Amino acid sequence: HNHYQWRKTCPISCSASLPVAVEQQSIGTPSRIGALAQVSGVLGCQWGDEGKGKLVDILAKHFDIVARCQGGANAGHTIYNSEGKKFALHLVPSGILNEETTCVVGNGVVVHLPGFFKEIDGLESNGVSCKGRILVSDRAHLLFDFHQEVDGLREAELAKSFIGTTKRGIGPCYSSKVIRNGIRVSDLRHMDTFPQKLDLLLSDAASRFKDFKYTPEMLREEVERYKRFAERLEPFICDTVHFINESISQKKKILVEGGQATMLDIDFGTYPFVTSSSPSAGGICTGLGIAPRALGDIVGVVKAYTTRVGSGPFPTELLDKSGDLLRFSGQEFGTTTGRPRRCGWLDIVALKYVCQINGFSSLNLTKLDVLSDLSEIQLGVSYKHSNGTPINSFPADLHVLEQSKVEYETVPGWQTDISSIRKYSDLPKAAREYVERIEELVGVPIHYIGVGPGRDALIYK
Ligand code: 2SA
Ligand code: GDP
Ligand code: MG
Repeated sequence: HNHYQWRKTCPISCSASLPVAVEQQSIGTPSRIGALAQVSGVLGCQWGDEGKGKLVDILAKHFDIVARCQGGANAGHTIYNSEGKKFALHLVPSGILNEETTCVVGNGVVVHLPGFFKEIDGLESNGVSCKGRILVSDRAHLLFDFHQEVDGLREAELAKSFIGTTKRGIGPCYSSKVIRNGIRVSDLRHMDTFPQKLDLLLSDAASRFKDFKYTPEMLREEVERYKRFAERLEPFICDTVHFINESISQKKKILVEGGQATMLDIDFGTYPFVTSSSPSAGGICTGLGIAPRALGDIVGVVKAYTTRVGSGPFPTELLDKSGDLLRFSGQEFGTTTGRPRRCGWLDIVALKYVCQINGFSSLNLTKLDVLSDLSEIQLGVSYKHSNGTPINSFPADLHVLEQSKVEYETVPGWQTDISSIRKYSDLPKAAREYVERIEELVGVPIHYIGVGPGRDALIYK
Protein backbone atom coordinates (compact mmCIF):
# COMPACT_ATOMS: atom_id res chain seq x y z
CA HIS A 1 0.00 0.00 0.00
CA ASN A 2 1.17 3.52 -0.50
CA HIS A 3 -0.11 6.55 1.34
CA TYR A 4 -2.32 7.52 -1.55
CA GLN A 5 -4.08 4.15 -1.42
CA TRP A 6 -4.38 4.43 2.33
CA ARG A 7 -5.99 7.79 2.05
CA LYS A 8 -8.48 6.45 -0.40
CA THR A 9 -9.49 3.51 1.75
CA CYS A 10 -9.64 5.38 5.03
CA PRO A 11 -13.30 6.04 5.85
CA ILE A 12 -12.60 8.54 8.61
CA SER A 13 -11.22 11.94 7.73
CA CYS A 14 -7.58 11.05 8.24
CA SER A 15 -5.85 12.97 5.50
CA ALA A 16 -4.34 15.25 8.11
CA SER A 17 -2.48 12.30 9.59
CA LEU A 18 -0.90 11.38 6.29
CA PRO A 19 2.37 13.03 5.35
CA VAL A 20 1.80 13.93 1.73
CA ALA A 21 5.42 14.56 0.82
CA VAL A 22 6.74 11.23 2.06
CA GLU A 23 7.08 8.62 -0.63
CA GLN A 24 6.03 5.37 0.96
CA GLN A 25 8.16 2.31 0.35
CA SER A 26 6.83 -1.18 0.27
CA ILE A 27 8.44 -2.81 3.27
CA GLY A 28 7.70 -5.19 6.04
CA THR A 29 7.55 -8.69 4.68
CA PRO A 30 10.42 -10.83 6.04
CA SER A 31 12.18 -10.88 2.66
CA ARG A 32 11.76 -7.14 2.22
CA ILE A 33 12.69 -6.06 5.74
CA GLY A 34 16.15 -5.29 4.32
CA ALA A 35 14.44 -2.77 2.03
CA LEU A 36 13.90 -0.35 4.91
CA ALA A 37 15.52 2.93 3.87
CA GLN A 38 19.24 3.56 4.37
CA VAL A 39 18.44 5.88 7.29
CA SER A 40 15.45 4.61 9.24
CA GLY A 41 14.03 5.19 12.68
CA VAL A 42 11.96 3.37 15.29
CA LEU A 43 9.92 5.71 17.50
CA GLY A 44 7.39 5.28 20.29
CA CYS A 45 3.80 6.32 19.53
CA GLN A 46 2.34 6.51 23.04
CA TRP A 47 3.83 7.21 26.49
CA GLY A 48 6.79 4.85 26.12
CA ASP A 49 7.40 1.13 26.62
CA GLU A 50 5.68 0.14 23.39
CA GLY A 51 8.43 -2.43 22.69
CA LYS A 52 10.82 -0.29 20.63
CA GLY A 53 13.85 -2.18 21.89
CA LYS A 54 12.53 -5.49 20.62
CA LEU A 55 11.97 -4.18 17.08
CA VAL A 56 15.36 -2.45 17.00
CA ASP A 57 17.05 -5.68 18.10
CA ILE A 58 15.26 -7.60 15.34
CA LEU A 59 16.01 -5.00 12.64
CA ALA A 60 19.63 -4.45 13.75
CA LYS A 61 21.04 -7.23 11.59
CA HIS A 62 19.97 -5.29 8.51
CA PHE A 63 21.78 -2.12 9.62
CA ASP A 64 25.44 -1.19 10.12
CA ILE A 65 24.75 1.34 12.84
CA VAL A 66 22.12 1.67 15.57
CA ALA A 67 22.01 5.14 17.13
CA ARG A 68 20.27 6.81 20.07
CA CYS A 69 19.43 10.48 19.55
CA GLN A 70 17.75 11.69 22.77
CA GLY A 71 16.95 10.89 26.37
CA GLY A 72 19.28 9.00 28.63
CA ALA A 73 19.15 6.24 31.20
CA ASN A 74 15.48 7.01 31.82
CA ALA A 75 14.89 4.68 28.87
CA GLY A 76 14.41 1.00 29.58
CA HIS A 77 14.47 -1.29 26.57
CA THR A 78 13.95 -4.97 27.29
CA ILE A 79 15.20 -7.42 24.71
CA TYR A 80 15.81 -11.16 24.55
CA ASN A 81 18.60 -12.87 22.61
CA SER A 82 18.00 -16.00 20.54
CA GLU A 83 18.52 -18.22 23.61
CA GLY A 84 15.79 -16.32 25.42
CA LYS A 85 18.21 -14.51 27.75
CA LYS A 86 16.82 -11.18 28.94
CA PHE A 87 18.69 -7.85 28.71
CA ALA A 88 17.45 -4.49 30.02
CA LEU A 89 19.20 -1.64 28.24
CA HIS A 90 19.20 2.01 29.27
CA LEU A 91 21.90 4.04 27.53
CA VAL A 92 23.37 1.38 25.27
CA PRO A 93 21.44 1.11 21.97
CA SER A 94 19.42 -2.07 21.41
CA GLY A 95 21.65 -3.03 18.46
CA ILE A 96 24.33 -4.27 20.88
CA LEU A 97 23.28 -7.94 20.78
CA ASN A 98 23.95 -8.03 17.05
CA GLU A 99 27.73 -8.45 16.88
CA GLU A 100 28.15 -6.68 13.54
CA THR A 101 26.40 -3.50 14.66
CA THR A 102 28.17 -0.30 15.70
CA CYS A 103 26.20 1.52 18.40
CA VAL A 104 26.16 5.31 18.58
CA VAL A 105 25.17 7.46 21.54
CA GLY A 106 24.38 10.74 19.79
CA ASN A 107 24.85 14.38 20.71
CA GLY A 108 21.22 14.68 21.86
CA VAL A 109 21.64 12.04 24.57
CA VAL A 110 22.48 12.90 28.18
CA VAL A 111 25.12 10.50 29.47
CA HIS A 112 25.48 9.38 33.06
CA LEU A 113 28.94 7.83 32.99
CA PRO A 114 28.72 5.69 36.16
CA GLY A 115 25.53 4.13 34.78
CA PHE A 116 27.00 3.78 31.29
CA PHE A 117 30.05 1.85 32.54
CA LYS A 118 27.89 -0.27 34.82
CA GLU A 119 25.70 -1.18 31.86
CA ILE A 120 28.71 -2.08 29.74
CA ASP A 121 30.19 -4.21 32.57
CA GLY A 122 26.86 -6.02 32.88
CA LEU A 123 26.72 -6.72 29.15
CA GLU A 124 30.35 -7.89 29.05
CA SER A 125 29.83 -10.21 32.00
CA ASN A 126 26.88 -11.71 30.13
CA GLY A 127 29.04 -12.45 27.10
CA VAL A 128 28.17 -9.38 24.99
CA SER A 129 31.35 -7.80 23.71
CA CYS A 130 31.13 -3.99 23.69
CA LYS A 131 34.78 -3.23 22.93
CA GLY A 132 35.14 -0.92 19.95
CA ARG A 133 31.42 -1.17 19.22
CA ILE A 134 30.04 1.86 21.07
CA LEU A 135 30.74 5.45 20.08
CA VAL A 136 29.77 8.33 22.35
CA SER A 137 29.33 11.80 20.88
CA ASP A 138 31.84 14.41 22.01
CA ARG A 139 28.89 16.84 21.94
CA ALA A 140 26.70 14.79 24.31
CA HIS A 141 26.06 16.35 27.71
CA LEU A 142 27.25 14.70 30.90
CA LEU A 143 24.62 13.85 33.48
CA PHE A 144 26.07 13.90 36.98
CA ASP A 145 24.86 12.25 40.18
CA PHE A 146 23.88 15.70 41.41
CA HIS A 147 21.41 16.03 38.49
CA GLN A 148 19.69 12.90 39.82
CA GLU A 149 19.60 14.34 43.33
CA VAL A 150 18.11 17.58 41.97
CA ASP A 151 15.52 15.54 40.02
CA GLY A 152 14.39 14.03 43.35
CA LEU A 153 14.37 17.42 45.10
CA ARG A 154 12.27 19.00 42.34
CA GLU A 155 9.77 16.15 42.50
CA ALA A 156 9.54 16.52 46.30
CA GLU A 157 9.00 20.26 45.91
CA LEU A 158 6.15 19.69 43.44
CA ALA A 159 4.45 17.61 46.14
CA LYS A 160 1.07 16.36 44.89
CA SER A 161 1.64 17.69 41.38
CA PHE A 162 4.87 15.70 40.93
CA ILE A 163 5.64 14.55 37.38
CA GLY A 164 6.58 10.99 38.27
CA THR A 165 10.00 11.16 36.65
CA THR A 166 12.36 8.23 36.63
CA LYS A 167 14.63 10.33 38.92
CA ARG A 168 17.48 9.66 36.53
CA GLY A 169 18.36 13.38 36.40
CA ILE A 170 17.04 13.90 32.89
CA GLY A 171 15.21 17.22 33.36
CA PRO A 172 17.99 18.86 35.42
CA CYS A 173 20.66 17.77 32.92
CA TYR A 174 18.75 19.14 29.91
CA SER A 175 18.17 22.31 31.99
CA SER A 176 21.95 22.70 32.39
CA LYS A 177 22.30 22.17 28.64
CA VAL A 178 19.69 24.72 27.68
CA ILE A 179 20.77 27.36 30.21
CA ARG A 180 24.26 26.84 28.74
CA ASN A 181 26.37 25.84 31.70
CA GLY A 182 26.24 22.11 30.98
CA ILE A 183 29.39 20.01 30.70
CA ARG A 184 29.92 17.98 27.54
CA VAL A 185 31.85 14.82 26.82
CA SER A 186 34.52 16.87 25.01
CA ASP A 187 35.12 18.79 28.24
CA LEU A 188 36.57 15.60 29.72
CA ARG A 189 39.61 16.31 27.55
CA HIS A 190 40.26 19.48 29.51
CA MET A 191 40.52 18.34 33.10
CA ASP A 192 42.28 21.60 33.98
CA THR A 193 39.07 23.63 33.56
CA PHE A 194 36.66 20.82 34.49
CA PRO A 195 36.67 21.57 38.29
CA GLN A 196 35.59 25.18 37.71
CA LYS A 197 32.72 24.13 35.44
CA LEU A 198 31.53 21.49 37.88
CA ASP A 199 31.83 23.93 40.78
CA LEU A 200 29.51 26.33 38.95
CA LEU A 201 26.89 23.61 38.49
CA LEU A 202 27.08 22.35 42.06
CA SER A 203 27.01 25.87 43.54
CA ASP A 204 23.98 26.63 41.43
CA ALA A 205 22.16 23.58 42.79
CA ALA A 206 23.21 24.44 46.36
CA SER A 207 21.85 27.98 46.06
CA ARG A 208 18.58 26.74 44.64
CA PHE A 209 17.83 23.85 47.02
CA LYS A 210 18.36 24.19 50.75
CA ASP A 211 18.52 20.41 51.10
CA PHE A 212 21.33 20.15 48.58
CA LYS A 213 24.54 19.79 50.57
CA TYR A 214 27.65 20.93 48.78
CA THR A 215 31.17 20.93 50.24
CA PRO A 216 34.62 21.49 48.66
CA GLU A 217 35.33 17.87 49.56
CA MET A 218 32.46 16.74 47.34
CA LEU A 219 33.89 18.67 44.40
CA ARG A 220 37.36 17.20 44.94
CA GLU A 221 35.98 13.66 45.09
CA GLU A 222 33.81 14.11 42.01
CA VAL A 223 36.72 15.59 40.02
CA GLU A 224 38.93 12.63 40.95
CA ARG A 225 36.18 10.24 39.94
CA TYR A 226 35.71 11.99 36.60
CA LYS A 227 39.46 11.91 35.90
CA ARG A 228 39.18 8.14 35.98
CA PHE A 229 35.99 8.16 33.90
CA ALA A 230 37.65 10.49 31.35
CA GLU A 231 40.42 7.95 30.84
CA ARG A 232 38.01 5.06 30.52
CA LEU A 233 35.75 6.93 28.14
CA GLU A 234 38.50 8.13 25.81
CA PRO A 235 38.32 5.14 23.39
CA PHE A 236 34.53 5.63 23.07
CA ILE A 237 34.62 9.37 22.31
CA CYS A 238 33.87 10.27 18.73
CA ASP A 239 32.68 13.13 16.56
CA THR A 240 29.53 11.15 15.84
CA VAL A 241 28.06 13.90 13.62
CA HIS A 242 31.01 13.42 11.26
CA PHE A 243 30.94 9.64 11.68
CA ILE A 244 27.22 9.35 10.92
CA ASN A 245 27.40 11.63 7.89
CA GLU A 246 30.51 9.89 6.51
CA SER A 247 28.70 6.59 7.00
CA ILE A 248 25.71 7.93 5.06
CA SER A 249 28.05 8.92 2.18
CA GLN A 250 29.54 5.43 2.29
CA LYS A 251 26.06 3.96 1.87
CA LYS A 252 26.08 2.40 5.34
CA LYS A 253 22.67 1.70 6.84
CA ILE A 254 21.67 3.55 9.99
CA LEU A 255 18.81 2.75 12.34
CA VAL A 256 17.81 5.34 14.92
CA GLU A 257 16.33 4.05 18.16
CA GLY A 258 13.95 6.41 19.92
CA GLY A 259 13.57 6.42 23.69
CA GLN A 260 10.26 7.35 25.41
CA ALA A 261 7.63 8.48 22.88
CA THR A 262 5.87 11.41 21.19
CA MET A 263 3.23 11.79 23.94
CA LEU A 264 6.17 12.44 26.30
CA ASP A 265 7.81 14.91 23.89
CA ILE A 266 8.80 18.25 25.44
CA ASP A 267 6.88 20.06 22.66
CA PHE A 268 4.11 17.70 21.59
CA GLY A 269 3.46 15.69 24.74
CA THR A 270 1.07 16.29 27.63
CA TYR A 271 3.19 19.13 29.03
CA PRO A 272 4.36 19.44 31.80
CA PHE A 273 3.92 15.69 32.27
CA VAL A 274 6.58 14.91 29.69
CA THR A 275 10.26 14.15 29.49
CA SER A 276 12.79 16.87 28.64
CA SER A 277 13.83 15.74 25.16
CA SER A 278 12.28 15.29 21.70
CA PRO A 279 11.40 11.62 21.22
CA SER A 280 9.64 12.40 17.93
CA ALA A 281 11.02 12.56 14.38
CA GLY A 282 12.59 16.00 14.80
CA GLY A 283 14.77 14.61 17.58
CA ILE A 284 16.51 12.36 15.05
CA CYS A 285 17.85 15.39 13.18
CA THR A 286 18.82 17.47 16.21
CA GLY A 287 20.11 14.54 18.23
CA LEU A 288 22.42 13.06 15.62
CA GLY A 289 23.10 15.77 13.06
CA ILE A 290 21.22 13.93 10.32
CA ALA A 291 19.65 16.17 7.67
CA PRO A 292 15.85 15.85 7.36
CA ARG A 293 16.19 14.89 3.69
CA ALA A 294 18.38 11.92 4.63
CA LEU A 295 15.59 10.35 6.67
CA GLY A 296 13.79 7.47 5.00
CA ASP A 297 11.44 5.13 6.81
CA ILE A 298 10.21 5.78 10.29
CA VAL A 299 8.43 2.93 11.99
CA GLY A 300 6.07 3.88 14.80
CA VAL A 301 5.76 1.37 17.62
CA VAL A 302 2.35 1.20 19.26
CA LYS A 303 1.00 -1.17 21.89
CA ALA A 304 -2.34 -2.81 21.13
CA TYR A 305 -3.57 -0.98 24.25
CA THR A 306 -2.04 1.97 26.14
CA THR A 307 0.24 2.30 29.15
CA ARG A 308 1.75 5.23 30.94
CA VAL A 309 4.17 5.52 33.91
CA GLY A 310 4.17 8.64 36.01
CA SER A 311 1.52 11.33 36.37
CA GLY A 312 -0.41 13.21 33.72
CA PRO A 313 -3.55 12.85 31.64
CA PHE A 314 -4.46 9.47 30.22
CA PRO A 315 -7.92 9.73 28.64
CA THR A 316 -8.48 6.02 27.99
CA GLU A 317 -7.12 4.84 31.36
CA LEU A 318 -8.86 1.89 33.00
CA LEU A 319 -9.02 2.40 36.73
CA ASP A 320 -11.00 -0.77 37.40
CA LYS A 321 -10.04 -4.41 37.41
CA SER A 322 -9.73 -4.56 33.62
CA GLY A 323 -6.76 -2.20 33.99
CA ASP A 324 -5.23 -4.59 36.54
CA LEU A 325 -5.83 -7.46 34.16
CA LEU A 326 -3.88 -5.72 31.38
CA ARG A 327 -1.09 -4.87 33.84
CA PHE A 328 -0.70 -8.47 34.92
CA SER A 329 -1.13 -10.19 31.58
CA GLY A 330 1.11 -7.59 29.89
CA GLN A 331 3.62 -7.57 32.78
CA GLU A 332 3.41 -3.80 32.78
CA PHE A 333 6.10 -2.74 35.23
CA GLY A 334 8.83 -0.18 34.49
CA THR A 335 12.07 -1.55 33.05
CA THR A 336 14.13 1.14 34.80
CA THR A 337 12.23 1.75 38.02
CA GLY A 338 9.95 -1.28 38.36
CA ARG A 339 6.95 1.04 38.80
CA PRO A 340 3.55 -0.42 37.88
CA ARG A 341 2.36 1.10 34.60
CA ARG A 342 -1.11 2.63 34.30
CA CYS A 343 -3.12 0.72 31.66
CA GLY A 344 -6.01 1.52 29.35
CA TRP A 345 -7.51 1.09 25.90
CA LEU A 346 -5.82 2.11 22.66
CA ASP A 347 -6.31 5.85 22.10
CA ILE A 348 -6.86 6.46 18.39
CA VAL A 349 -7.14 10.24 18.83
CA ALA A 350 -3.67 10.43 20.38
CA LEU A 351 -2.32 7.94 17.84
CA LYS A 352 -3.55 9.98 14.87
CA TYR A 353 -1.94 13.08 16.37
CA VAL A 354 1.34 11.18 16.76
CA CYS A 355 1.15 9.82 13.19
CA GLN A 356 0.64 13.36 11.93
CA ILE A 357 3.75 14.65 13.72
CA ASN A 358 6.05 11.81 12.71
CA GLY A 359 4.90 10.80 9.22
CA PHE A 360 5.43 7.11 9.91
CA SER A 361 5.92 4.86 6.90
CA SER A 362 4.55 1.91 8.87
CA LEU A 363 3.58 0.79 12.34
CA ASN A 364 4.57 -2.07 14.60
CA LEU A 365 1.56 -3.09 16.69
CA THR A 366 2.94 -4.80 19.79
CA LYS A 367 1.58 -7.00 22.56
CA LEU A 368 -1.47 -8.09 20.62
CA ASP A 369 -1.14 -11.40 22.53
CA VAL A 370 -1.92 -9.59 25.79
CA LEU A 371 -5.50 -8.93 24.64
CA SER A 372 -6.18 -12.60 23.92
CA ASP A 373 -8.29 -13.31 27.02
CA LEU A 374 -10.76 -10.50 26.48
CA SER A 375 -14.23 -11.10 25.10
CA GLU A 376 -14.53 -7.48 23.99
CA ILE A 377 -11.97 -4.77 23.26
CA GLN A 378 -12.53 -1.03 23.15
CA LEU A 379 -10.94 1.55 20.90
CA GLY A 380 -11.06 5.22 21.97
CA VAL A 381 -12.03 6.80 18.66
CA SER A 382 -12.98 10.38 19.48
CA TYR A 383 -13.04 12.97 22.26
CA LYS A 384 -15.90 15.30 23.15
CA HIS A 385 -15.98 18.40 25.35
CA SER A 386 -18.02 18.01 28.53
CA ASN A 387 -20.83 19.96 26.78
CA GLY A 388 -20.94 17.35 24.01
CA THR A 389 -19.22 19.26 21.20
CA PRO A 390 -16.56 17.28 19.38
CA ILE A 391 -12.85 17.95 19.90
CA ASN A 392 -11.16 17.95 16.51
CA SER A 393 -7.53 17.62 17.44
CA PHE A 394 -5.47 16.47 20.39
CA PRO A 395 -5.87 19.32 22.93
CA ALA A 396 -2.85 21.23 24.25
CA ASP A 397 -4.90 22.37 27.21
CA LEU A 398 -4.75 19.78 29.96
CA HIS A 399 -7.97 21.11 31.52
CA VAL A 400 -9.78 20.42 28.27
CA LEU A 401 -8.15 17.01 28.06
CA GLU A 402 -9.04 16.11 31.64
CA GLN A 403 -12.67 17.12 31.19
CA SER A 404 -13.07 15.53 27.79
CA LYS A 405 -15.13 12.42 27.29
CA VAL A 406 -13.80 9.57 25.20
CA GLU A 407 -16.13 7.82 22.80
CA TYR A 408 -15.42 4.16 22.28
CA GLU A 409 -15.96 1.64 19.55
CA THR A 410 -16.36 -1.91 20.85
CA VAL A 411 -14.91 -4.78 18.86
CA PRO A 412 -15.06 -8.50 19.61
CA GLY A 413 -12.08 -10.29 21.16
CA TRP A 414 -10.69 -13.60 19.87
CA GLN A 415 -10.16 -15.50 23.15
CA THR A 416 -7.50 -17.78 21.70
CA ASP A 417 -3.79 -17.89 22.46
CA ILE A 418 -2.02 -16.26 19.51
CA SER A 419 1.51 -16.26 20.92
CA SER A 420 2.80 -19.06 18.69
CA ILE A 421 1.25 -17.74 15.47
CA ARG A 422 3.79 -16.43 12.96
CA LYS A 423 1.68 -15.88 9.83
CA TYR A 424 -0.81 -13.06 9.54
CA SER A 425 -3.39 -15.23 7.83
CA ASP A 426 -3.26 -17.70 10.76
CA LEU A 427 -4.47 -15.08 13.24
CA PRO A 428 -8.11 -15.47 14.32
CA LYS A 429 -10.50 -13.37 12.22
CA ALA A 430 -11.33 -11.04 15.13
CA ALA A 431 -7.63 -10.34 15.71
CA ARG A 432 -7.12 -9.47 12.04
CA GLU A 433 -10.19 -7.27 12.15
CA TYR A 434 -8.78 -5.43 15.17
CA VAL A 435 -5.48 -4.83 13.34
CA GLU A 436 -7.22 -3.69 10.17
CA ARG A 437 -9.61 -1.41 12.03
CA ILE A 438 -6.63 0.40 13.59
CA GLU A 439 -5.00 0.79 10.16
CA GLU A 440 -8.23 2.14 8.81
CA LEU A 441 -8.70 4.61 11.65
CA VAL A 442 -5.16 6.03 11.62
CA GLY A 443 -4.35 5.68 7.92
CA VAL A 444 -0.92 4.11 8.35
CA PRO A 445 -0.23 0.45 7.50
CA ILE A 446 0.74 -1.98 10.25
CA HIS A 447 3.68 -4.02 8.91
CA TYR A 448 4.78 -5.78 12.09
CA ILE A 449 2.69 -7.39 14.83
CA GLY A 450 4.16 -8.48 18.17
CA VAL A 451 2.69 -11.60 19.74
CA GLY A 452 5.21 -12.18 22.53
CA PRO A 453 8.38 -10.74 24.06
CA GLY A 454 10.80 -13.10 22.28
CA ARG A 455 12.84 -12.19 19.21
CA ASP A 456 10.90 -14.58 17.00
CA ALA A 457 7.45 -13.51 18.24
CA LEU A 458 6.78 -11.14 15.35
CA ILE A 459 4.34 -11.42 12.49
CA TYR A 460 5.17 -9.64 9.21
CA LYS A 461 2.04 -8.40 7.55
P1 2SA B 1 11.97 11.69 33.08
O1 2SA B 1 12.65 10.74 34.00
O2 2SA B 1 12.23 13.13 33.42
O3 2SA B 1 12.22 11.41 31.64
O4 2SA B 1 10.39 11.47 33.34
C1 2SA B 1 9.44 12.32 32.76
C2 2SA B 1 8.24 11.55 32.27
O5 2SA B 1 8.67 10.65 31.23
C3 2SA B 1 8.31 9.34 31.56
N1 2SA B 1 9.33 8.39 31.12
C4 2SA B 1 9.05 7.14 30.76
N2 2SA B 1 7.86 6.55 30.55
C5 2SA B 1 7.89 5.25 30.23
N3 2SA B 1 9.04 4.49 30.20
C6 2SA B 1 10.22 5.07 30.42
N4 2SA B 1 11.31 4.30 30.64
C7 2SA B 1 11.29 3.28 31.70
C8 2SA B 1 10.78 1.94 31.18
C9 2SA B 1 10.46 3.80 32.86
C10 2SA B 1 10.54 3.07 34.19
O6 2SA B 1 11.22 1.56 30.11
O7 2SA B 1 9.93 1.29 31.81
O8 2SA B 1 11.26 2.11 34.39
O9 2SA B 1 9.82 3.53 35.08
C11 2SA B 1 10.28 6.46 30.66
N5 2SA B 1 11.27 7.33 30.86
C12 2SA B 1 10.67 8.52 31.15
C13 2SA B 1 8.24 9.33 33.09
O10 2SA B 1 7.47 8.25 33.57
C14 2SA B 1 7.62 10.67 33.36
O11 2SA B 1 6.23 10.60 33.14
P1 GDP C 1 10.53 0.02 25.06
O1 GDP C 1 10.92 0.99 26.12
O2 GDP C 1 9.61 0.61 24.04
O3 GDP C 1 11.70 -0.66 24.41
O4 GDP C 1 9.68 -1.10 25.78
P2 GDP C 1 10.02 -1.86 27.17
O5 GDP C 1 11.10 -2.83 26.92
O6 GDP C 1 10.19 -0.88 28.27
O7 GDP C 1 8.62 -2.55 27.46
C1 GDP C 1 8.05 -3.45 26.58
C2 GDP C 1 7.89 -4.79 27.28
O8 GDP C 1 7.04 -5.61 26.52
C3 GDP C 1 9.19 -5.57 27.40
O9 GDP C 1 9.16 -6.29 28.58
C4 GDP C 1 9.17 -6.48 26.19
O10 GDP C 1 9.90 -7.67 26.40
C5 GDP C 1 7.70 -6.78 26.07
N1 GDP C 1 7.22 -7.00 24.69
C6 GDP C 1 7.59 -6.37 23.55
N2 GDP C 1 6.82 -6.78 22.52
C7 GDP C 1 5.94 -7.67 23.03
C8 GDP C 1 4.84 -8.43 22.47
O11 GDP C 1 4.52 -8.33 21.29
N3 GDP C 1 4.15 -9.22 23.34
C9 GDP C 1 4.45 -9.33 24.66
N4 GDP C 1 3.73 -10.12 25.43
N5 GDP C 1 5.48 -8.64 25.21
C10 GDP C 1 6.19 -7.82 24.41
MG1 MG D 1 10.84 1.19 28.16
